[in-house]
Amino acid sequence: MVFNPAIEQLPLPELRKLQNARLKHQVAYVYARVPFYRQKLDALGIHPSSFKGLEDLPKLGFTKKTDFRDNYPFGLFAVPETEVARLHCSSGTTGKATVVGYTAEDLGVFAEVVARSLAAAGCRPGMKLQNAYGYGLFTGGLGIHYGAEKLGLTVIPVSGGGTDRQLQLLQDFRPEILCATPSYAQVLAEEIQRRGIAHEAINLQYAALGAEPWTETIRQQVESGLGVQATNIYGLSEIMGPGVSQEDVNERGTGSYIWEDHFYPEVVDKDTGESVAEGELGVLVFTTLTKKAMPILRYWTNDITNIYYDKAGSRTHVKMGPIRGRSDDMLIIRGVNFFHTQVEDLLSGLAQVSPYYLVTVSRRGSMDEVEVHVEVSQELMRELGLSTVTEETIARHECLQTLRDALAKKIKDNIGLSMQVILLGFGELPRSEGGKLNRIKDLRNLA
Ligand code: DLL
Repeated sequence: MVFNPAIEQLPLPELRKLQNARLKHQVAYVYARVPFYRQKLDALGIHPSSFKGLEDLPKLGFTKKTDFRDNYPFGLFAVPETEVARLHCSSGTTGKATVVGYTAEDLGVFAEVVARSLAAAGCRPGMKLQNAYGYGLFTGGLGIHYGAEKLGLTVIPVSGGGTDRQLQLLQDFRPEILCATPSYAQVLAEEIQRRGIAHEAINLQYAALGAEPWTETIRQQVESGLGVQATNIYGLSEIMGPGVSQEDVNERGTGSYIWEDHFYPEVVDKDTGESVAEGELGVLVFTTLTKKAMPILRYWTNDITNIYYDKAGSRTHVKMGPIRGRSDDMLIIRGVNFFHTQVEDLLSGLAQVSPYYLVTVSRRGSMDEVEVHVEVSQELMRELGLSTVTEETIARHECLQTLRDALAKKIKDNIGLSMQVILLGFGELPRSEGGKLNRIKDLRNLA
């Protein structure tokens, strides 16, 4: 369902006109209200009166995460604190949190883009949505909540974690929609199978998954485990929260629509900062076009993806491909660039392993060593009569040695790097406890 056809299907020339007008206004607005931006634009010799709109956008430089830290907590706000209706923080794990603020009007836009997103994900007014994103400073819980209400859904605000209760509510309240991180949806799917809960006992039809990178492998697992059609929802606190972009349920696998009447996207080369051609991979950069409390010009998201128009799509807005990783977690190992999601793609469809994995990088002498920890699938463990997998069990079962060697070869052939494959028993790798799950550990700087 298209929630707001007048905007979501606005012909491109008109969309550009709208963006241009909004951008000029936004630049003048921050110049007048945010000292950080006024100084920055002055230093660049740019004045709002001569700023020509989208064509001049690349001249503005970038806003980076460090700019948020340097202006902690409220230095980037464009309105007096009394006009800020809500605060959130981004989920950074290092240093000070990034604080973001919203006026009442911003919260209206937030609800609108999430309503559009949920409609694209398959939701229709009258359905029930179980919201397993964390409520609190994280934008996921409340962001989805108010968008779902705006669309006319019944919200079950369960928040993240508490798997027993999640499963109980899925059976008792029978929601049609689940919102969760993909890694937590995996946990729910796995638990449903482990506890032998019949598909008919739950009523889920759709899942909107996001807040961390995920791949087609996870999609397949969640779709079959929960009996849903799963779509991607993307967003980030600095720009708004969830609902910056969303995949349409009938266009799965072809990218997520960016609501570009509010968030203007660019993709730039991670080294030069120059725009890349349509469809090419690079760093995603966003400019807010309508934000009041905390407008941001050209935010360097660090997320690596591509953007492109899809003429066959149901909406006119630009699409983005899946996030391949963050430029800060792109690993450069012995000169080869790689993202952990590439490992996930290789594990896809292999019946002998579970979809869980963990990549660790460490340094031995001057060499980077990569280990890929992979779980043997439940079925194979059962077949072999195993309760754990150790070096000793591997030595006893030739099929496990073959599996390990085949995986290492597949990785070497496809990624071009030798990695040591460590087989573990099913269930030994960490699962999501309701939030984001880290699938990579870089131990190189800890030594
Ligand atoms: O994660 C907002 C959100 C909540 C999105 C619920 C979707 C659903 P932050 O905590 O600020 O905000 O983290 C933003 O998470 O820059 C990406 O690196 C990553 N991310 C978010 N959505 C996706 C996604 C929320 N669909 C950071 N795929 C972003 C891949 C995602 N990565």
